[in-house]
Amino acid sequence: MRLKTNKRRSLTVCTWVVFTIVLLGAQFPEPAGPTLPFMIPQLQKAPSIDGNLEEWKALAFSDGAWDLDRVKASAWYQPKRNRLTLHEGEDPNSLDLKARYYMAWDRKYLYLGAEVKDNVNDVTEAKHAPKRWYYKDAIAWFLEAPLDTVAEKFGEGDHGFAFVIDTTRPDYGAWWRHGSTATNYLEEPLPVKGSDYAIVMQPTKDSPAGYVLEARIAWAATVKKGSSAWKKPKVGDRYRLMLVHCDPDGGEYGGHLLIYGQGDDDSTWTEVKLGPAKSKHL
Ligand SMILES: [Ca+2]
Ligand SMILES: [Ca+2]
Ligand SMILES: [Ca+2]
Repeated sequence: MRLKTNKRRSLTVCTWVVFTIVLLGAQFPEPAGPTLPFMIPQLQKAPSIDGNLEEWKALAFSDGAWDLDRVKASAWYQPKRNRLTLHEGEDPNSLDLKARYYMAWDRKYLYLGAEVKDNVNDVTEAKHAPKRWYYKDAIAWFLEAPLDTVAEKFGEGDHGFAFVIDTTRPDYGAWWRHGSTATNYLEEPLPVKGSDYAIVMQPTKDSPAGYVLEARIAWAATVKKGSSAWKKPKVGDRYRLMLVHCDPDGGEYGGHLLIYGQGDDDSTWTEVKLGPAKSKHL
């Protein structure tokens, strides 16, 4: 008899547990970002930088397609800063910008990739200056290496690696914004030694200005110089990350998505870890 009562009681408890889980699930939908801190996998074989991500994208970190709607559901969304340009007569329901981003690393390089759908390629502007990648179609990865507890804006250990989507590859096409112990916002072309990038335009009917970007950043020529605390990369190292995807399409500054952070303040960037290699069988 007591056994039966206990059974009934545990069934009731189970029902309540399931009910509570369902209720919580309804109140707290899936987060818009990855489970934190997320891992950037190591590559065991270096890819060639040719604008084709097929040889490494399944082995890299990626958390699916990002567009303005997904950013709006994220913790770092700010209506004034995250927006895209809507031109007169442009169908608000047509594709403006959608992208998947990829990251991986090995002992010599940080690897970056993006597969992008875009309606207009825009890499010119009236007030052009080499450092103004943020007024053109461009993707920038902001990285703090290693992570620290000081809130800084492009100070020691902070790097922005920006790629303008201009297939003529001008001198400013790959840009490096960074800092040192003494100076913030150092601006210069990405040092060529070891680093490389490739852009392949991939126009389709719904994405006339679509493209693939593939890049590698040489640790030794860039990140190594940013902070005396940086050591050769190994599994478990903790960095911070943010992505800025600029898409003015002929409009003013601000046509961009900010992902994993809220701007130049590196304390808003998301913690990431260098992880081991992913299994090829996954
Ligand atoms: Ca490749
Ligand atoms: Ca666009
Ligand atoms: Ca564009």
